[in-house]
Amino acid sequence: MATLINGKEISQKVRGEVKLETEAFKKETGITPGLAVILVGDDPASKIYVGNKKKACDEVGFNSFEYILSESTEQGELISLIEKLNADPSVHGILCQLPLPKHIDEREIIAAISPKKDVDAFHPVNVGKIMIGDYDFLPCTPAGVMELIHSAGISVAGKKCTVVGRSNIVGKPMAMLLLHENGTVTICHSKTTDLAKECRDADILVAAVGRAKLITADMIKEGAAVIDVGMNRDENGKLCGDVDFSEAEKKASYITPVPGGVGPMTIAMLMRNTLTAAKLSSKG
Ligand code: L34
Repeated sequence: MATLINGKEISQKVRGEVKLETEAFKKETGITPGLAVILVGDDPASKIYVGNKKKACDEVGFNSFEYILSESTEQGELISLIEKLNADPSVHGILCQLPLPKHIDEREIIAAISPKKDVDAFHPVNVGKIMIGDYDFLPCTPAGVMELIHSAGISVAGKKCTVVGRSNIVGKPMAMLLLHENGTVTICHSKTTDLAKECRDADILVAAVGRAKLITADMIKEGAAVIDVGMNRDENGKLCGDVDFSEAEKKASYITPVPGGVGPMTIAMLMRNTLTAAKLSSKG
């Protein structure tokens, strides 16, 4: 039976560290880190995530600025808001919650955020910096996964790592972070010929597709560490990941639950990035 990697608990620890560091930073500089979160439209899941981000800001002692915009917001309005926030010295981090409505060009929005305030690390400049291993921010979800792996005492060096999913926000950077720690990394996607085999080869399996129960127990190597990034609803409307948890936990050595796994870590790493952004800005 697998050991559960408790993301809720580990995220609390990270937030506790950020809180202490924030107190010290405030004393030293008089600056309160500030995070601006923009939500366009009323996707119920996004609303929950943004709400959780605001709560976390309050807890660690940041200022948070919320911009809830209507679904019909135009590209130009959103760009103007981002430019205003780029120029606002009380805002150290800017996050535009994804997905955005279809009529909005996501790429242009991400590129409009100042790389120094890009606490998601989605801006092409920050993505490039991650690729060469010289970065200020790591994207929150992959960074959170690495933190979970470290907390469980799992070492990545030399391990076979399979990442299922190749999105710009999770799959691709996830593979890069595992590579930075000397994992041997395979990235799988919808055109992969034998997904089950690639998964079965993995000592560390990261599922980030967004399809409930895509990863079944027969796809898991005995003793593997299984990290579930998925956030789906099952046939009963219950929150679940990409992994068939109840069967997978019989084979894995470590496994993350959904909820209470990667999700809370994403938010904890966002807090860490925002503090980093505030520190960088205070150094000019
Ligand atoms: N710009 N967009 C931007 N940055 C991000 O880092 C995100 N992401 C993803 C979606 N869009 C984004 C998030 O914030 C996913 N994500 C996220 C954040 C928090 C949680 C889940 C996804 C979370 O709090 N999960 C809880 C359960 C929440 C619930 O009850 O629905 C958990 O325990 O997993």
